Amino acid sequence: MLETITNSFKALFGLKSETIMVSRAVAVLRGESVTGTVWLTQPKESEPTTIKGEISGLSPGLHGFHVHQYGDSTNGCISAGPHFNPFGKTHGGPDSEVRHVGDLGNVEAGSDGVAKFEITDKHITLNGPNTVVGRSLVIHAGQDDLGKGVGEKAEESAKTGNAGARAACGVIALAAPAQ
Ligand SMILES: [Cu+2]
Ligand SMILES: [Zn+2]
Repeated sequence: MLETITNSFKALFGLKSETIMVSRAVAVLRGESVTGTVWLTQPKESEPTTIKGEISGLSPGLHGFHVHQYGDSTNGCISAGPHFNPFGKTHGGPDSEVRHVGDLGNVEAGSDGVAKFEITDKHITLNGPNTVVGRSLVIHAGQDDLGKGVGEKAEESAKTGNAGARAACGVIALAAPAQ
């Protein structure tokens, strides 16, 4: 109660609350043959988010990996909508100056079809108005060209990176704090 009042006063006077609302989230990815678990952690609101996971059932090689706009799977992974893009930018790679917030580039599966990865990203946040909690993580059948596609590939490259079909997806949800 007291904390609520304190935070209300802080909000009223434009002071930023130091209270972090979400520090840990998880997405369970499911597709026809692809499954995986991805943990997202953000120790402080001002710090980058770590995205650590393991996805199996993939073809060996690179696979586009993004946060998509909606946590909606009513029509499979298609209902997740486009890449999460709150600032109206064009598609890029994780290190591009211009990118969608959701652009995490590619993860690589080994000959066993398993991708194990740990990504640190400054654009993905679990807090504030542009939180990714409630949205979807999507792993694609093909490689993301990171917005560098040319010729007839250029138009789609600026939107999706030509990463192909959605192999699996899962909603980014609140996780219990780490033990
Ligand atoms: Cu995607
Ligand atoms: Zn994108």
